[in-house]
Amino acid sequence: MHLQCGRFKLSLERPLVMGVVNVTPDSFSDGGLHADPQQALAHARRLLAEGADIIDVGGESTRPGAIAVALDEERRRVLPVIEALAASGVPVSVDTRKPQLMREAIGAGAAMINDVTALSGPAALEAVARTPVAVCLMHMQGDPGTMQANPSYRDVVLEVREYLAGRVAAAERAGIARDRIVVDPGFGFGKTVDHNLALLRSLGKFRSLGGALLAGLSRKAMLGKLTGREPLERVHASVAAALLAVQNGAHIVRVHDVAATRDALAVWLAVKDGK
Ligand code: 9MG
Repeated sequence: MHLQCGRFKLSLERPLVMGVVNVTPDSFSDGGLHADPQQALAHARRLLAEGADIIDVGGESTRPGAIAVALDEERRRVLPVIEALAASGVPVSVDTRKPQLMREAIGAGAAMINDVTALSGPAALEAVARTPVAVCLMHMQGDPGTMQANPSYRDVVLEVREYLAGRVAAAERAGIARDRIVVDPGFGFGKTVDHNLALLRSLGKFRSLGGALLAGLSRKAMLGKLTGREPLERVHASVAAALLAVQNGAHIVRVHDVAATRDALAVWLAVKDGK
């Protein structure tokens, strides 16, 4: 099994690590440490040296309560980073909700579009369908501005799964082949701690949607609630969460702490495969 990701064919036989690079001044998880494109690029190179398989570059924060960023500013933040990484042969994902930026990022060499609105916006599917890039379709209840106000579900696993099944079908109708599709339950996006825990326990049920399964729990508020720690102190909790996600079926983990996650996965793989 593999993920077709632009010009890259990534094997899913072993877990892939997606390193997070936020080119934003207001990210919850790294406090805007890499807000300048040059700093972001240096950070991406560090994550690659630590063993990241994919780099996810974002120029607009999606944390709860985040303020929207104009296209010009988002473009200024992410395009130089994408161009430089793609030119050095790295599979780059862009975290954006804007179809115009999706097109420009693909032109700059991006191999994956990571859209927290699952390409549900006007013209989003069209922006990517006739290209070779992979797409990550994520579930979110509400929008980043208000999503944590009062998340509610009758059955969170069933509802998130049904939503993603519908988005996979829409993507396939638009011409995006299954081997280009990644699904993601969207931990923390309109979910309480109990919702997130239920999704993590039942992650395996999302594998049958086809394509690859991604989980992003790194440094999230849920881990803060469980440990009482601030975002930069959530490394151990994040590694535990990534490991549980892989154990429960994730093919890709989206993380800030690549080296620590890689070490944990090396132990997990040795136990699992004897290698
Ligand atoms: C941008 N972003 C923040 N958290 C994320 C998550 O859990 N999954 C994906 N796909 N993107 C995320």
